[in-house]
Amino acid sequence: MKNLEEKLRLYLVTNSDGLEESVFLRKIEEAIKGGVTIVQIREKDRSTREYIELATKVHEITRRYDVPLIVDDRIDVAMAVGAEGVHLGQSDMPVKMARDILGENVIIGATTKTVEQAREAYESGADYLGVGAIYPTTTKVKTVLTSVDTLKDICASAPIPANAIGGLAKDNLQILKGAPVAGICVVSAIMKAEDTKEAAAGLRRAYEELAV
Ligand code: TZP
Ligand code: MG
Repeated sequence: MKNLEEKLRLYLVTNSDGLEESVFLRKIEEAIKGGVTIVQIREKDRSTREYIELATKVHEITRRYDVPLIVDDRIDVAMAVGAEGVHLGQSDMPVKMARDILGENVIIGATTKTVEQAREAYESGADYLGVGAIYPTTTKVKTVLTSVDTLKDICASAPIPANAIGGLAKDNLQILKGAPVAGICVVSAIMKAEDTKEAAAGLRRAYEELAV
C-alpha cells in the first residue's frame, strides 16, 4: 500500500476485554480522532461469528476516517469483512501462504523478534514488521522482550517499515531514539486511558518529539 510508512505512525491494537461493545467502538473512534493512523482488531476469545460481527462494526468506523483495518491472525475474518490487512505472528499462517491467498493489495504485517525472522518475513512478502516486546506488557500475549539493539538490526536488515510494540507509553518512548521505526503500536496506553482521544494525541506528540 502506498504511504504505508505514514499510516504506521500510531498503530492501535484493540482489546475489547471488559468493555461494553458501545464503549469499545467509541474508544476506537476517539482514538482515531486523537491521531491513531491504523487499527488492528485483536480478539482471542471470540467465536468466528462474533469476531466477524465486531470486525464489521470496527471497519464501519475506520473506513469513515480512511484508516486501514488490520485483523490479527485470522485471514478468513479479514477476507470476510474486506479488511485492508492481516497481522501474522510466528505461529500463525506463514506470510507466503497468506500472500498467495490474499493477493498483492492486502497489507500483511508480521511479528518478528530476530533479524532472521525479519528477513524471512520480508522475503515472503510482508509489508511491515512488528517488533517487541520492547518493555514488559500487561496485555495478554505470549512474548519475550526484544532489545532496542535487535530492533535497530531488524530495521537495518529489512527494507520494509518496522514498528515497535510492548509496554509503550507516552513517557517511555525515549528508548526508541535513534531506532528508525515507522511508528509505535500500543494496546493499553490507549485502550485503558480515561480520555482516549487525549491519550492518542499525547502519544503522537511524544513520538514526534523523538524525531527532533
Ligand atoms: N505483541 C508484543 S507485545 C504486545 C503484543 C500484541 C502487547 C502490547 O500491549 P501493550 O498494552 O501496549 O503493552
Ligand atoms: Mg498471532
